Parts: sequence; structure tokens; C-alpha cells
Amino acid sequence: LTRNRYPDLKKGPYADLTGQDVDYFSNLLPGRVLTDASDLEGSNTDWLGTCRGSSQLLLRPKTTDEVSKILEYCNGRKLAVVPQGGNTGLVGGSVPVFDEIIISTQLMNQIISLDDISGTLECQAGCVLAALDSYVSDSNLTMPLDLGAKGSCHIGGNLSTNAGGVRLLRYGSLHGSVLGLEAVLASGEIIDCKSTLRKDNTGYDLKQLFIGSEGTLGIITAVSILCPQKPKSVSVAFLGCESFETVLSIFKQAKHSLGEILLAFEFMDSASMDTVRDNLNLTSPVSEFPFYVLIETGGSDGKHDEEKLTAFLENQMSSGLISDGTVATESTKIANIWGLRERMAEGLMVDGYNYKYDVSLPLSKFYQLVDDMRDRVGGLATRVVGYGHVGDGNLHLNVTSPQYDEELMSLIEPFIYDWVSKYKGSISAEHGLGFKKRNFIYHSKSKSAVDLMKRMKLLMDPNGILNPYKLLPDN
Ligand code: FAD
Ligand code: S2G
Ligand code: ZN
Repeated sequence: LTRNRYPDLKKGPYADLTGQDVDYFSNLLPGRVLTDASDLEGSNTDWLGTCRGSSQLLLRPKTTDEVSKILEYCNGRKLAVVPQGGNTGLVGGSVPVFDEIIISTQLMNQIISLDDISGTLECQAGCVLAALDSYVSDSNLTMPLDLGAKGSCHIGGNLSTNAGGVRLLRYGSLHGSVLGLEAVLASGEIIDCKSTLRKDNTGYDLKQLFIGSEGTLGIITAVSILCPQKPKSVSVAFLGCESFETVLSIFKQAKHSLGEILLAFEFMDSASMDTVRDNLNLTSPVSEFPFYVLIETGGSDGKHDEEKLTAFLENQMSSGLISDGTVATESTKIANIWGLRERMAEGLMVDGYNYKYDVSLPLSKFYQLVDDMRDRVGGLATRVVGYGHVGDGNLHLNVTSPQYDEELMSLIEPFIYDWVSKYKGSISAEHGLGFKKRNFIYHSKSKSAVDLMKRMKLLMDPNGILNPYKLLPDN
């Protein structure tokens, strides 16, 4: 497992858990303290099954005040902690590296308020994204983000990783849609940045510090977020393309012709399609192509939107850009098409070990990295696949092998990070740095920026108890 791959990594200057500590927490959170190793197994292991910690204690607070008391105690005892939401993170950030105490937001799942005129939702950090989406949809609203993990991920975890997902093209980043939040610092101090205002230019915008901080600056306990109107109708087109240049031309046309009704623009290569076909028995609604494009549209007038999309596709067909495609308006067909894209992570896991990369690149270089990686790792890998959020310039490049292979890993890293850095991309577009990628931060951030991050960390968490060994580099 990942930690075993870093044998020289030693536990930091943190206390070991004692029976007295467990007694304190059992009194504070009666019936909501887990110490049994088998109960902790799932929370000690990340979604990819590549990182496993050895925490002996999982705490399940229900309120901000309980989180505050937990952190005040841990800070006083110098006990390291790892905040955990849905544990769907993909960079090893959500599980302990050694025996950090796991603080789960699982029971912090209450809706606080919904203003269906402004579209502002206030809720606790442990609300599951899919549950929020169905809750706000009753008021003809939708969550401004959607990702394959929606059934398990918590909104607090989404903020902490600044999750992107398939709707960022339309609704932007959480840095824009989050209006306020509440967080607890390592000292137990509660920071009230709660607001439902769209505009508030009074002082530093502190909430932005916590968005994307991956649990290293504070535990987010409540969120207020702006929910857009739910599109009256949604259509999905799935197209086959002969080249990645075609994918880019269709993207450019889609922005031009579909404009405000364009909800998502995703791509997958043929190796991705093989993955979900071979490993999950899914079927493609179009014939075999080197590339596939998924376009989702949604607006306020179903008939108008459908006409617009159909006209766009006819235009693409007549121009010869695409020779095969389908349009779905019925929810089951739409779900089946999205399944091809959103279940990729699940499909890749069937191969065994997943070397997962999530990079931002200039679109002109976007797919070249996949070709170069395929040439480089060749027959050593089971698969090399490329898919992702074209509209955000975000490529998901994944390599798989039956089990972890040191030789294969040494061909992939640092090659991929050097490659991305050469073209001024980001080594982590949306998943964060977590445990696995923290030491490559200098491939995407300057020394001056990282030094300031370290000074902020020291100011906000002087004992370094919040999610140690994550996000920031070892030196
Ligand atoms: P966890 O995994 O529990 O934690 C993630 C990080 O946040 C950890 O560092 C943890 O310590 C910290 N954290 C969690 N809760 C809090 C809190 N309340 N306060 C402070 N820190 C906290 N990501 C994308 O960006 N786009 C995608 O399209 C996407 N698709 C995915 C598809 C699948 C199938 C899977 C498994 C994952 C996907 N992800 C995607 C990864 C995504 O980052 C996480 O799924 C999600 O944002 C994390 O939410 P979570 O509640 O599971 O957090
Ligand atoms: C996605 C998460 C899964 C993966 O599917 O958009 O962000 O396999 C990813 O990288
Ligand atoms: Zn993604």
C-alpha cells in the first residue's frame, strides 16, 4: 500500500492515543466513537485501495460545538487528526497515514435552510451531494456541481478538495458558487464565515482559504451555496470522432452554436470505452471510434433546446466532422450514456492497480500526453486511457496493471509531472494533492507561493495536527 512505498516516512511529533483519550471522547460523543479495528477498516483505506492508515479511533460528531471540543482536546494533547467526509478522494488525502484520529462528518447531515427565491442552500458539511441535489430539485433548483462520487461524497469534502466535476463548464468552480462557510480551527476556535450574500466586499474573503485546503487548515462544518435553476429539459448527445482534433473542433462549434444551453462537454478515448465494455459489460450507443464525445444541454425551453441540439448535430454530420452519433432525451437512455463516462473509475479498478492522474493542459497538447505515455509504458501496463472534462482543459490519464509495479511506476513518475510542467499545466486539476502528490507541488506552484502556504499553515495550525503529511511538501 502507498505508505509502505515510503519506508523512510516516520510518524510526526504527535502523541499516541491513550485509554484516557478514548474515555474523554466516549463521554463527549456517547455511542459515536469507533475503536474496533474491523469497524475502522473501511475508513482507514482510501477509495482506490492504495492507501491504508492505522487509526484506532473514529469520531462521529453531530454539531460544530462537538467538533470544536474534539479539536481543542486533540490540539492540547498534540493528537493528529484526519477529517473524513465520504472517503471518495483519489489522492490519499482522506485516510490516515499512521494512526491519526479520523473525524467523520457522516452524522453532520442536516439541511439548515433553503431560500427558493435566491437559490441559497445552507447545510451541514456532512450532507451527501446526491441527497442535496434531490432535495433542492423539489424547488426546481440543482447543485452547481456533479461528479461520479455524488452518491457518497459530502459537500464538506467537495469544498475541501475544491471538486470540479462534469458541470464546472456551466456553473463554474466552488470558489464562485460557495457564498459562505463555517469552519473549526485546530485550536477549536469556530470561524464564522457564514453568509448568504452574493456580494460582500468587506475584508479578506477567508472562506476561499478553506476551499481546496484538503482538511489542513480547518474542519468545514457548514456550507452555504448558490443553487442554479434546474434545467427544464436535458438532452445528451453521444458522438463518435475520428481524431482528437475533431473533438476540439466540435467543442469550439458547441460553444458557438449551443452557447447558454451547454451543460457539459466530456470526452473518452477508445481505450476508455474498452475499459467499461470489458470490465463493466456496458455497451456503447454508437459504433467503434478512436474518440467519443458526450455533450449535455439543458435550458428553460425543452422544445427550443432539442431543436438547437439537433440542428447542431445535423450541421456536424453534414460537415463530415462526425459520422455517427445519438441523442437521448429520455432519462434512462441519458443515464446509460452518462454511465459510460462516470463509471470509468469503477471500470479501471477491475484491472487491479490504478495509477491515476488528473491534469490541466493546454488543449493543443491535451491528448499528446496519452500518446507519449502509451509509447513510454508500452506493454508493461494493462491499459493506458484518456478521458475527462475537455471544457475545463482537464485530462484524466489512467494507467492500470494487475498489481502495483515499481518498474511501471518509475516510468510514469516523475515523467508525467515533468511533461505537464513543461507545458505549464497543473499536476492536479481537481482532485487535490493529498498524500500522493504533495511532493510534486513545485511542478505547479512557485517556491514563494509554497512558502506562504507553509506560513499560513503554521499560523492556523501551529501544532500541525490537521491532516499531517498532506497537501504541503515534506520540504
Ligand atoms: P473525502 O474523500 O472524505 O476527503 C477528501 C479531502 O477533504 C481529504 O483531504 C479530507 O481530509 C478532506 N475533508 C473531507 N471533509 C472535510 C471537512 N468537512 N472539512 C475539512 N476537510 C475535509 N473529483 C472531482 O473534482 N471531479 C470529479 O469528476 C470526480 N469524480 C469522481 C468520481 C468517482 C467515482 C470518485 C470515487 C471520486 C471522484 N472525485 C472527483 C474525487 C472527489 O474529490 C471526491 O469524490 C470528493 O470531492 C471528496 O468528497 P468526500 O466527501 O468523499 O471527501
Ligand atoms: C472523473 C474521477 C474518476 C477518475 O471521472 O471525472 O474526476 O477516474 C474523475 O479519475
Ligand atoms: Zn473529473
